[in-house]
Amino acid sequence: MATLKEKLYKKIEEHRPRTENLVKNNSDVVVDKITIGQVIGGMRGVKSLVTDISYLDPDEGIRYRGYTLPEVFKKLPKPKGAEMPYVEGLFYLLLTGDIPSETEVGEVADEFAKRRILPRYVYEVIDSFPCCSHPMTIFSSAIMTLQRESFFTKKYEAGMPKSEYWDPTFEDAMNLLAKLPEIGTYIYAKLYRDGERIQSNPSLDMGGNFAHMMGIDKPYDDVSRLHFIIHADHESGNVSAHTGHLVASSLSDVYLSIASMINGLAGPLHGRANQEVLKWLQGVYDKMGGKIPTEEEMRQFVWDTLNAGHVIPGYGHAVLRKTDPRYMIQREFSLKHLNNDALFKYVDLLYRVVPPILKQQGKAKNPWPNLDAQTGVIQWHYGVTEYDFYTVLFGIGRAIGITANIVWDRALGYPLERPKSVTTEMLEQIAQKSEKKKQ
Ligand code: CMX
Repeated sequence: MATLKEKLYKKIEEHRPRTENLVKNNSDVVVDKITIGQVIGGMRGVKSLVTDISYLDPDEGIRYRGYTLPEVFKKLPKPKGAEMPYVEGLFYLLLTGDIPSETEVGEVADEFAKRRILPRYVYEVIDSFPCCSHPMTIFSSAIMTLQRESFFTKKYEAGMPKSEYWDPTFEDAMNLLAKLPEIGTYIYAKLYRDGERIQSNPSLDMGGNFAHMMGIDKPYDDVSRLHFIIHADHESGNVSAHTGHLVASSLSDVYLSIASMINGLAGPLHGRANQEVLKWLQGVYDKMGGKIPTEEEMRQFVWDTLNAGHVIPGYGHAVLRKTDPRYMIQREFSLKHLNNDALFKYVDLLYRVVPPILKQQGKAKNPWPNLDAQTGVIQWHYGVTEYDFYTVLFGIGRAIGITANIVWDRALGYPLERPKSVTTEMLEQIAQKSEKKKQ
């Protein structure tokens, strides 16, 4: 059997001529036009990035390597007795485009187990953080601390040729992914469990081991697998994926790039929305004294939030125009496992109440829920009530997709990213010219 790395090498060799051909023979072909609205409006919808790892259709949602999420959950191998597949299998799929066999998944799981141990200095850095630091700040810094281990940087300094960049990048990706659950759970232990750490169990898969280190019984292992898989990738233009790619494009290594993407993920309009959802729900819960609000009461809470000039966290999306399938998969899990949970009842009620209100308000282009509307409630149900921590969980999952992307960025020799900026005056001149043409 070919190892993951051997298979990846073969896939890279097959793919390189396709990219070379596009660059050599089709560089002038127009892909998209760009309007002033897009230039000022955060480049929404401009087709200017390339990735084969995942594709986001506005109506259908995410596909990983061509597979919808329900297909991914059906096709990937599962640990014995588990409801959810191996996270390791997803990494294999994202890297190679192939659904792995049990043996191939086992190989990745063994590699992660071998590479999981954290150097002592990472614990010391986490320990030294001042009180009240946000877990995402600690997470990003812990990853940065590991940068001294980068194989890519060592080989680059030794004069490695460009064609080999992907190889130590792959090694860095494997090493970092293996360590992220250890870092995340230690931050959790440090902040919320008086530093009482549960040692990892190398015989468990990534999701199982994460649940074990969090000290939470089944089915939290399946919750972790589900969570890491649905958060892994969302094509290349979202803040975290784009940041990871952008920073890597300067040949910063995986550690520098992933710490940067974590910083982008930490914002409330992106990954931190899952924390904001729980905070918002808790506010409603407290005002209601734990009672389930009526639809009318819930509508009033939503309008109060909008009228105060705030967004409804967990709703809306820059690309999606339908309910996020990542929301639906978590909803299905919740209907099965959390049906009597009070907070889930709130979430369920919101699903009925919020979209018509956002439509009536007429601002949000997408009134439907995104994945963050569900994530925190599942964590809360299984005892992870410290909602500051939720974006760290998102970050562990997202690193799987972004490292896969960075390995391919290196394999295909994507260049330094460097779009061009213009001044407001230049845009005004372009607008005036366009007006004159119309007259
Ligand atoms: N509640 C209230 N207003 C909303 C809204 C929401 N959930 N979603 C969008 N709007 C508003 C925007 O704030 C914007 O208002 P202004 O014109 O006053 O600035 C208007 O509707 C148009 O926005 P849009 O084009 O529909 O959405 P964007 O592409 O600009 O932003 C997003 C997308 C996700 C940032 C936005 O929908 C939002 O703020 N949602 C709440 C936060 C959230 O859930 N983020 C997580 C997204 C998923 C993830 O990345 O993790």
